[in-house]
Amino acid sequence: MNSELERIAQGISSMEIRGAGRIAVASASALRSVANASTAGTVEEFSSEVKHAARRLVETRPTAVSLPNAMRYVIRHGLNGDMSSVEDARTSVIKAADDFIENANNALHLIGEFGSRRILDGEKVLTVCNSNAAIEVMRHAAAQGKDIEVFAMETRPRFQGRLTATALAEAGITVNLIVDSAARYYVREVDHVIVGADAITANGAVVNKIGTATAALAAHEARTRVSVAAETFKFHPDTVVGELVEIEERDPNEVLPASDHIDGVRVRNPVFDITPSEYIDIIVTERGVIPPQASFYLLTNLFGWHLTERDPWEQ
Ligand code: RUB
Repeated sequence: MNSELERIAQGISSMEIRGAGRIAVASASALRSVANASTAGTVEEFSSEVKHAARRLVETRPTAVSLPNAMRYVIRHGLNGDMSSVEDARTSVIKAADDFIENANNALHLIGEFGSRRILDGEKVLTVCNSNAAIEVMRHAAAQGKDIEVFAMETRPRFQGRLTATALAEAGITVNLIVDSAARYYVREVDHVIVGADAITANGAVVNKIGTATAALAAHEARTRVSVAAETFKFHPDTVVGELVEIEERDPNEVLPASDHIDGVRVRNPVFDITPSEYIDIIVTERGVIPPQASFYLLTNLFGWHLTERDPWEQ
């Protein structure tokens, strides 16, 4: 097993590498190093090594569709066409991985640019978890000289909100760290809720860190705008053919350490939830700002005829 592949796969499982965008980029770079280090003697052997690596990565965490979408991109672009030698195939997979990573970085920049236009000077923003895309929007707004103040939900049990608060403070943004259950208390005070996404379905529902749906519901009640910042590789192609998004449930120890075990009590730890499209105003993507109801069209436009194909790592 390629050691860089194993390092990245384990890093994703243990959440040292986390956040849907980072998982996708890290997985693309893992395929790159598998391609780089391969000693395969034939193109077939090389392809099966790359597909095997993709399967290993896809199995690390089930919810963020960015990961399988990154694998689809690299395999479909990298292992396509006429590859007469292992060297051709290697060059092609490395190029596809590099392209994916470059597109992902450019996408973040564009999302920051587009999303920040919706933020006015003096606005207060509530956010959940630690989303690079959502942070990029806030950073861009601050860089344009807008004086914004952010309320970052701490995001139990892994406290990703602390990472967000740190990043925003480093960008010179006024930031308040709050407990998750204070979301409704503060939502009347804020002008805008901005979150990221792990997966967006054909009907415009957004799967994101647990607590997002509660914050969006409170925002809906308070008539506060909810924006989702997400690269197009967060759109879930399988939902167009009726699949549901699997919600990851992690180790109960993250919520209550085994040493604090309470007799007769089962601890549950679902780590994502689903916000219906009615509670979302816009989704900011690198292709533009869309209403959640346009998700189906974006998905078919993005994946087109691939929708009914089997996943490339299953072939
Ligand atoms: C992270 C999370 C983030 C999305 C979007 O969950 O829910 O909001 O992944 O992040 P976890 P980004 O910490 O369990 O991975 O915009 O960085 O892709």
